[in-house]
Amino acid sequence: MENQDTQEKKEKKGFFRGLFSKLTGAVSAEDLEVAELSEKTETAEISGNPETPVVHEDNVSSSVAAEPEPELQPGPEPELELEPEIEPEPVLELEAKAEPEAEPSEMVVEETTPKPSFFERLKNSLKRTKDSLVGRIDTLLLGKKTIDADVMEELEEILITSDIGVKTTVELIRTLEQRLGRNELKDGDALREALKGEILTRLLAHHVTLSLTGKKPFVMLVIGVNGVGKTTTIGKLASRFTASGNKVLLAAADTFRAAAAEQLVAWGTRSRVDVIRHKEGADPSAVVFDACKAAVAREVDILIVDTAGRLHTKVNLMEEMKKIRRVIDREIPGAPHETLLVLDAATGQNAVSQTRLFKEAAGVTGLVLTKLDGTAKGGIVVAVSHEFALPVRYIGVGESIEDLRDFDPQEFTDALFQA
Ligand SMILES: Nc1nc2c(ncn2[C@@H]2O[C@H](COP(=O)(O)OP(=O)(O)OP(=O)(O)O)[C@@H](O)[C@H]2O)c(=O)[nH]1
Ligand SMILES: [Mg+2]
Repeated sequence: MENQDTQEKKEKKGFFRGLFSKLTGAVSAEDLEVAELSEKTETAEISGNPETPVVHEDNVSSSVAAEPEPELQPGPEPELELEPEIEPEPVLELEAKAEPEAEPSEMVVEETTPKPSFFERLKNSLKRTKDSLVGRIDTLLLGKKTIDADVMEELEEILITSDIGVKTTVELIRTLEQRLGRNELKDGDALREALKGEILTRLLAHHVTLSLTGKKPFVMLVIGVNGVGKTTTIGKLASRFTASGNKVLLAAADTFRAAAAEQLVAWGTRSRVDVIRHKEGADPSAVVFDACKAAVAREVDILIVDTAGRLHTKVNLMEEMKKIRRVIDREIPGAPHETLLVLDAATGQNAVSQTRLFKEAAGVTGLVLTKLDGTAKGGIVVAVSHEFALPVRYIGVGESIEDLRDFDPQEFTDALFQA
């Protein structure tokens, strides 16, 4: 019995010793081979999977290469805009614009939600410009107890990158620095207020309300590069002039673009305004000649002439515009009484070169800045008005008929600077 027990104990001891030596690494040669083999297998598994990172890289690079970079460019080159091939589908454009009914969803909103005030709507339209310009200024000046050279340098950068323009920015900064030197600007709040005041002063300096009285017909020539919103602005103006009791006539002197006249007719129909038009490709001066004759004969109050979008750098197109002006002046001496240059605010600094060349070639007397609702580049309003000493007559803050507003410098700066 005792022997049997001793034997069992020995066997158990042998088993535990074997297990112990395995656990402590005292392994047999056979065991070592197995371990090496399995290590090798693991290594092979890791390094034997080279496709994974390569495929991944390929995926990355192909996905980068597939990024449609050009489409993401926000600022459309004017040259591209002027290409007839990228014109929007004329029929669709006509249909969209000829749609007189309000969106049903808008009507529901009107019933349930109080309509925001005129000023609130302007503020909402300028939100992106406000964020870009005043939002960054507020971040810079927040809690600033003193104003030093670094703050002024950063302010200068914000103004330039918000399309206030280099010339106007340099002038603004110089004026503010002089006021700082005179200890007029104690802190960030005072600087903010002073900047707002200086911008307002510059806008007011050239602000003259357009007077339509005393000239009959009052002739308005509307010019600008392609797609800036000339025809849309004319449609909105026709509506507001008619609503205020004027007899309006439109001239479709854009004979270049397919369906341009139809687009104007669609706007005219909405306001029950007649449109003088010729066939596509006709001489625009001939349209203007007929329109002037008709305006006098029909005793209209306001004649508005729509023209083809033209590149301000194309000499022959600018010559054509000069001819249109000569014809108008010959038929109605002293006319056009207003030459409105329409600028797309979203083009930012391009608007500066457009204004320069159109002003030289066409005697611009007033500006319209459109598409302020969709851009952060609204600072351009200040740049073009100040640099060229021209009044901004209207601003476009949306596509619908009520989205053209008289430009009011006080309201504009309030909308930008108000919290
Ligand atoms: N968001 C917005 N869109 C606008 C505004 N003004 C015009 N548009 C849009 O801009 C586009 C071009 O407008 P048009 O009036 O056809 O421009 P145009 O200058 O007559 O163009 P061309 O005759 O081709 O030179 C249209 O889709 C308009 O609805 C605006 O103030 N805000
Ligand atoms: Mg047009």
